[in-house]
Amino acid sequence: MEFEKIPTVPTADEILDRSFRRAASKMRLKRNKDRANEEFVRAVSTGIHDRLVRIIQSFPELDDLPPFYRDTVDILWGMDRVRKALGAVGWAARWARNHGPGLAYQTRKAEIPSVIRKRTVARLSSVVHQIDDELRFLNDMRNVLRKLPHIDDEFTVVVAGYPNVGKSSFIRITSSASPEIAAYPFTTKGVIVGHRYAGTGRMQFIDTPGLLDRPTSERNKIERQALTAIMNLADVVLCIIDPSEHCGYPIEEQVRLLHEIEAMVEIPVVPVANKSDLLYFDGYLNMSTETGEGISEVLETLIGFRKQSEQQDETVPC
Ligand SMILES: Nc1nc2c(ncn2[C@@H]2O[C@H](COP(=O)(O)OP(=O)(O)OP(=O)(O)O)[C@@H](O)[C@H]2O)c(=O)[nH]1
Ligand SMILES: [Mg+2]
Repeated sequence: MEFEKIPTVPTADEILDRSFRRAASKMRLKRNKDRANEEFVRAVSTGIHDRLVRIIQSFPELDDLPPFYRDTVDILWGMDRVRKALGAVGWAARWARNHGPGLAYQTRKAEIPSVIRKRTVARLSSVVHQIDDELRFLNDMRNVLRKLPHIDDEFTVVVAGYPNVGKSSFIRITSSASPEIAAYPFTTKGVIVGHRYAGTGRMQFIDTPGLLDRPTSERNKIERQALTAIMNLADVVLCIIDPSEHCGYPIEEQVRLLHEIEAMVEIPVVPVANKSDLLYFDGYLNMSTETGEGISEVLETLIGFRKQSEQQDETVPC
């Protein structure tokens, strides 16, 4: 994903510092002192403008992002917040571009150009300092964005279910991903991707944070990331339940969530009862990520769905 290419967003002081240094070296080249002051102001405003424009351009167009990434940005920060930050940087860039030439002219015409130079540079600095919070926000966002997993365009199994049921344990033993596993809910806080060669080809597995059976409006940011993965990335959803209730949640609630997911998507949803070493659950595929029992049957089922989807792709007319 292009997020990896977003460079660090500098703070207001860093932008000013770099712009001043470049302007100072240009100023030194001028023999005429008054012209040198004018040139300094011009170079500072141009430097600020160009740096701010580069920051905006380094972020991908929000509306062009694939749905999963767009949703993720919206869940984590809110589109309006991100637009506000980019808008503020744009405002400061325009300010520098629109006022820079006038300030440079004022400096040239001044009786004591060096005094006016300091005053105009202070005005430019104050504009850049006004957006310091927004620059820091964009840098924090950039640091999270570049760690978002790369999602390949291939057959994808999204593993979902209540917290603590064994989703990450399943992903860990069946794919290349090594998510954290722990005996407490919401261990997984974001989406994690792994791959596996199974049957005749590759499969992408996506581990998701735990979901509770409750209205969307009450769901937290962590749960909403699971939902967007289910809605936007899955070819099949593997919904894990824990009938032993060692996860800490009643099986009735877990089954209600399973039905909710089934109603939410038009793709196959495969229910699997995990922790069969503790309790076997009649009427479901059973597995234990602890003992390995039933894992190959689950994988066979997933491979079956991949074959179906490949056959469908072949029959779709171009
Ligand atoms: N007995 C038994 N314990 C299991 C099994 N699978 C997972 N566990 C345990 O269940 C706990 C939760 O496992 P995770 O894989 O972290 O569960 P998760 O669904 O990813 O949890 P969240 O990320 O919090 O949503 C851990 O203590 C695991 O060791 C199993 O088949 N049998
Ligand atoms: Mg997990």
